[in-house]
Amino acid sequence: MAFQPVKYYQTGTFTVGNRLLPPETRAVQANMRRTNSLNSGHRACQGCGEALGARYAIDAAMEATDRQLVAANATGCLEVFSTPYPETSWQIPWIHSLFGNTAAVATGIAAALRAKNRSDVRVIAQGGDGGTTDIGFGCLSGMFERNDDVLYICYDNEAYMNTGVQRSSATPAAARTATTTQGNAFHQGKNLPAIAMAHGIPYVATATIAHLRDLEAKVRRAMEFRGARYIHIFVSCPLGWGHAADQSVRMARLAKETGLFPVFEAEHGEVVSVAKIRKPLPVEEYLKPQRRFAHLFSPRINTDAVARIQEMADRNIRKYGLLDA
Ligand SMILES: Cc1ncc(C[n+]2csc(CCOP(=O)(O)OP(=O)(O)O)c2C)c(N)n1
Ligand code: SF4
Repeated sequence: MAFQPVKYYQTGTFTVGNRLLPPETRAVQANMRRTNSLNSGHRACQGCGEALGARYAIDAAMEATDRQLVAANATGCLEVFSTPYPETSWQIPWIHSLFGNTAAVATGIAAALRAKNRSDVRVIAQGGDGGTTDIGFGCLSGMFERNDDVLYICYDNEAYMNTGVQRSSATPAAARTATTTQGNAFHQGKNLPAIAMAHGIPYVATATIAHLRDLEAKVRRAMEFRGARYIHIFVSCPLGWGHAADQSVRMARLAKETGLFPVFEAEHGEVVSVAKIRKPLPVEEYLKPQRRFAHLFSPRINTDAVARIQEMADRNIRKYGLLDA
């Protein structure tokens, strides 16, 4: 069908369908020629945010690279549910690394491609928050520091989900896991996007599975750079967080709208854009639907802990300027 410009729709809102947008502004997923890089038939739980995030991110990367893409994948849910031997859901060249060395394996692939003068083929490394913020942290920091030509994507579901919901260094304060019965202690935590920025690498971004066009745009932007790039995607996990499977996207939206997960882009260590909060919400709205926070509300509300979580959200709002003046 020939493209016809839209006259009466507000394209900045959610009201317009993809078919009414100019082709260059349509979602990758709206393209019938999308690659379906992570194909159907995998074994993720119903409502898995990691599966959703990976599908959008890798399809966007495939489009941006004209399908010249190789991915290295850390051990974790994404690897396990997509590749039960001898099957695979991946429609791209894909290698399973060890749990902790994905960044190093991707660096090796990038070096091999350089030796072969194949600058057209691009490299992605991906893993969960455990593989990224804990066990793979040294390899990742090395990749950043050498400015290796790799895009690293962390799918942050805030715990080690694949082995039964153990705490990682990205688990938020007060969240109950299999290894933290009353929730984590309040602490400064390990903020990987900020740590990536501190390396001064060309591009760092955060995104969520509630804002998939934004995620696609950030993957596309990342592919415009050479050198080390990092995208941190907030992905809900119904099984580990204890919310209904159909609430995954809502949980991610609430994380952003409360200020608990700031969505921004940074280039060479400087924040260059932030996604403003449309309608600021109290953190209770995000916490209450999740069983991992149930101990904060029952048998009675822990006002101190909830206030401290609200403080964290308010601090993000101030630090990143998430509200319009
Ligand atoms: C060296 C090593 N230690 C432990 C494991 C067991 N293991 C496999 S997956 C996993 C958890 C992965 O958690 P994360 O990286 O957060 O990804 P998720 O499953 O949450 O997506 C662990 C501990 C392993 N495979 N290798
Ligand atoms: S445990 Fe969580 S991250 Fe793993 S497949 Fe299930 S929903 Fe996805």
